[in-house]
Amino acid sequence: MSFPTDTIAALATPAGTSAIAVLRISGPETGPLTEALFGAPLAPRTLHRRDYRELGDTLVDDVLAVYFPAPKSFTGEDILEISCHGNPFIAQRILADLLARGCRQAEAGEFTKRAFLNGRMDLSQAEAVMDLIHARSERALTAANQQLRGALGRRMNELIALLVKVLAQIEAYIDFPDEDLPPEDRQEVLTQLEQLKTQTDRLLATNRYGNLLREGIRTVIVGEPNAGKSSLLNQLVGHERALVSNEPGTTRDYLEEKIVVGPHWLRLIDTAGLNPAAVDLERRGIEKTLEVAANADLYLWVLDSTQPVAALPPDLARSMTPQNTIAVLNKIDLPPARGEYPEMPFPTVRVSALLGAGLEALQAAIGKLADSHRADVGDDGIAVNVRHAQALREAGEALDRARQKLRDGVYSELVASELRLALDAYGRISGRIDNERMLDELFATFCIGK
Ligand SMILES: Nc1nc2c(ncn2[C@@H]2O[C@H](COP(=O)(O)OP(=O)(O)O)[C@@H](O)[C@H]2O)c(=O)[nH]1
Ligand SMILES: [Mg+2]
Repeated sequence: MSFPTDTIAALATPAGTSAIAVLRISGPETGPLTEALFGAPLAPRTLHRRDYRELGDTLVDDVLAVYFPAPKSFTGEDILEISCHGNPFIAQRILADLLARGCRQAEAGEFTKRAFLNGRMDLSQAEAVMDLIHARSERALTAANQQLRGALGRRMNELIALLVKVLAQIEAYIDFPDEDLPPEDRQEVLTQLEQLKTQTDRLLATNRYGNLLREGIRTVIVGEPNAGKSSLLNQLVGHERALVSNEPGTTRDYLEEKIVVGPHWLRLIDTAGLNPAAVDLERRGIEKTLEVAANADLYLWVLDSTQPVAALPPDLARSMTPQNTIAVLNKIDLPPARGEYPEMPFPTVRVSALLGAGLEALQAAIGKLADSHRADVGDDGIAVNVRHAQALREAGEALDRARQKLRDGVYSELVASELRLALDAYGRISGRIDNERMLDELFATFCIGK
């Protein structure tokens, strides 16, 4: 792994007008650069008010500057942070001046990458920095904070330590072909591998919830034309986002809005009504609806309570369960069809999307279903991401093969080689295994200045 040696600079806040903008500099030249800029070194970790003069001595702005010497800084290198007035013109001028003074424009994620390479955090913590920046809900924030504090890294270290112990036990016999692992040791190893597998599966099971936190809960509103789907979306979003019309088949494309419901966030998707008699454009809208609905996390099935219960397309009906579906009985401000509306096989709430009645009950029902996925998550709040899940799956498969080989009485070397694969996969989660390409890909998804 190549260690960075140049000094990088970037704007750490979004481009645009704001109260302040922050620039960040990291690398070995930061100390001399600070002196050159301000005429003297800055006392560490203290806020200083200074004039920023660019090369040639033109005054650019009145700034606040903090110097963080290595190694106790975010990147583990010398860092200078400059807060200037939040005018993009000023910030760009300072950045251009820093580049003119020999800094290199940082790449996306490069500050966090340096923090990882300098051992300030493990890979799962570096990912948590991203999760924290992008967290859109209370639950997502909690999980990101846990991971940033190293909860996943610690758990992986425990698994790695246990696996290394088992591996050492097996490898002790490999050099002596005549004395392969005795049966009682095999049994003990088998038990330990079972424990590892159980813990690996448990972590893997948190991926579903982890995805809901990071990607939002994909919530699809389905139902017949005119049931009030678009009206419901508008109520939940809080403004008129979708066209509402008493003419059936108004919504032909689907549209998506991100909303926060209690501690959760949802990608709320309005779709074309499921009209069996539709033709042409409306028909295409319905096909799209079924496509979008195929991989939803949550269904809001809107029913018009003044009409008889609608039938669902069979494929859709098969995907809908009491765990992922809420029946939303709409138009309760109007007289019901006739008699009692039949009992639904799903949690049911009664609303008027026209008047906004019953919305709180609906939000509570959504929150309850969303939280049911948390059952997989332990007290430490770990909820793994897609990359972790892939590594855990590989580790689990290698553990299974190792256990099978042990039971078959295969020579220990072959068992050990499976366990080394499992160890590799575990190691990728916290980044204990070198893999430059993987690191480049991962950090490239970060933003500049992070
Ligand atoms: N009385 C009443 N009318 C509603 C309610 N919800 C929707 N509507 C009306 O039903 C019609 C269809 O609504 P819309 O949201 O476009 O339904 P969609 O086709 O399912 O998207 C419009 O005229 C709405 O004003 C409701 O709760 N009560
Ligand atoms: Mg509509």
